[in-house]
Amino acid sequence: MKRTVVGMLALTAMAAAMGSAFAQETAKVAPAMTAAEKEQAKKIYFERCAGCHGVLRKGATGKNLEPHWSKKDKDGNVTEGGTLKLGQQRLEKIIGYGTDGGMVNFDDILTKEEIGLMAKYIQNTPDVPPEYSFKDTMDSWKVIVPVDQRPKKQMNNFNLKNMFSVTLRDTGEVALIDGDTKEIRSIVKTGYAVHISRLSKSGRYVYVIGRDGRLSLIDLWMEKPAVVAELKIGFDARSVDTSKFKGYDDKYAIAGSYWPPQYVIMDGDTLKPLKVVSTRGMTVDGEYHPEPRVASIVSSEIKPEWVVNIKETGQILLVDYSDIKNLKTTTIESAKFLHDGGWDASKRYFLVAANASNKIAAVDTKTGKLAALVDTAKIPHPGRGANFVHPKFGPVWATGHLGADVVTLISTPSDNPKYAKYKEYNWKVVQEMKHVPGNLFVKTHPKSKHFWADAPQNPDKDLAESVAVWDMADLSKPKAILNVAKDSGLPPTKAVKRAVHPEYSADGKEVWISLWGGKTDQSAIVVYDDATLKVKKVITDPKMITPTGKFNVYNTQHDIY
Ligand code: DHE
Repeated sequence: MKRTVVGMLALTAMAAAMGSAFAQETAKVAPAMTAAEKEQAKKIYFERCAGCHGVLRKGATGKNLEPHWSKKDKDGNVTEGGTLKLGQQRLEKIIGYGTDGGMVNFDDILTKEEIGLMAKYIQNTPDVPPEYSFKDTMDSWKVIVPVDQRPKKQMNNFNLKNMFSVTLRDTGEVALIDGDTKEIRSIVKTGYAVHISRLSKSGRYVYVIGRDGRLSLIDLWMEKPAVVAELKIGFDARSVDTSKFKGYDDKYAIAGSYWPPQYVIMDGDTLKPLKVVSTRGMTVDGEYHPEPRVASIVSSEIKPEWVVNIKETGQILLVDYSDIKNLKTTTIESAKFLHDGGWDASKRYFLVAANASNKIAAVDTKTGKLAALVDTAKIPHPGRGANFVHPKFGPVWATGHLGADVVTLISTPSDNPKYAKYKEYNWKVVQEMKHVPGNLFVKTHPKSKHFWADAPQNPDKDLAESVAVWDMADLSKPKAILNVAKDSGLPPTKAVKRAVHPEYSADGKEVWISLWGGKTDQSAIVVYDDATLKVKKVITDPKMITPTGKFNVYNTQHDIY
């Protein structure tokens, strides 16, 4: 017995030294790593892999990456194995070149050595990161400008309604860009790989969440808008929203954490933490999950409630914030791997992608029940989706897909008698508009006749740099394809400049598209005239590094999409 263990250790050491995949696969023992290698790999894993595969590597949008995991068919035969079974060479190939299953290639992001390191790392048992208590949250809280020292009225002359909060992903900043003049009014330091911005009910405060869990509160009334409070809500986060029910204007905020799996409720104008709630528990299949991450959060306008979508469990929580000490939560079963979503036109139903289940779940926030679970094409990714009145099927909500070449239109109910005749279509997929895979965001506006969709994750450079535009009055007309990279007039680069996230101006007349280049490339925002589809303005600046999401104050405040 002793000899076997010694033998295996010797084999592992030899395998690590020689980088021999064969030896590792035979030994089925994780490759040895030095402490420094582990630290480096841990950082890369957090920055590049955890979002899709989870910190504990149990899988969500991405596959399970545990060393000893296996998938069996109904007869008990193993059909898929964990990372140890896949082994070093196969893992290096998958990480480098990606897969048909949706894994992107990392050979243009990571070096050959880093890819080798990551292949080794994921054959080792996952590290369990520390927890983060209410006290930790409280200790991280900083009020930079107390409420009584803030302006009593707007101190600048910007048209705040048409201000855009723009994510500068790789610098951990947001740029506040004046939608009327297209000038950058302020660049504000926020969390690492900053993700999204949301608005308070009044439109005065912008809440920005970084992937490192740092939540920043920006006061738009200041002469130069700046951060007035900060809170670290966890180690890894993606979502934030505010209280939007009448009487709770700017009163509370809520932010969701990926790790630890929990959400934090805080005061809206100071970010003082009030409550931390864990989301660990059972999946819709009845299995315990140790890492059910908080995905999208949205605020209801018809009840004092947030819709909190829990990714791994597939449970949708309606969190009633009218009594935070005695918190009431309705738990609605839907489908696993909830991600992003948005309201239907009536703002009664919230539609959320259960992306790795290829479904859209619709919650009726009036009755507090699941309204529908709609099967769709592969990996729906709506962003917040887009609402319009289809010429044949009435009110529809649209989602694009990361994994399929269509935009799906789902019929949504309406109380308006003029749409009563479309009732028979409700919650059915009424049309799939031909697009290309790799779409992330779709968008339209109640005042627009156009429907926009990007494709930044498409492997084809031209497609990733372009957007498609449909005429909603006649969807059979060929869609316009706008090559945003070419339209920007920026010099061509070998690296892809991804055209991502269409966002309308407050009046619905312009569409802003980010051109997301590499960290050292010049990026831009290209502004199109929505009526003519002609370029109106290209916003570039050396400080405009890796722009991605753009959040128009008025549209975000009122959930217009
Ligand atoms: Fe996002 C929304 C999670 C990668 C840009 N993204 C969301 C939401 C979630 C999420 C849960 C919904 C928030 C809400 O409404 O409360 N995003 C994740 C990930 O887990 C993922 C896949 C991987 C990761 O490691 O983070 C990921 N997201 C990205 C990007 O790489 C994008 C394209 C560029 C970037 O800036 O990071 C990106 N995500 C966005 C944007 C939104 C978003 C712009 C908001 C859309 C909107 O219109 O509201």
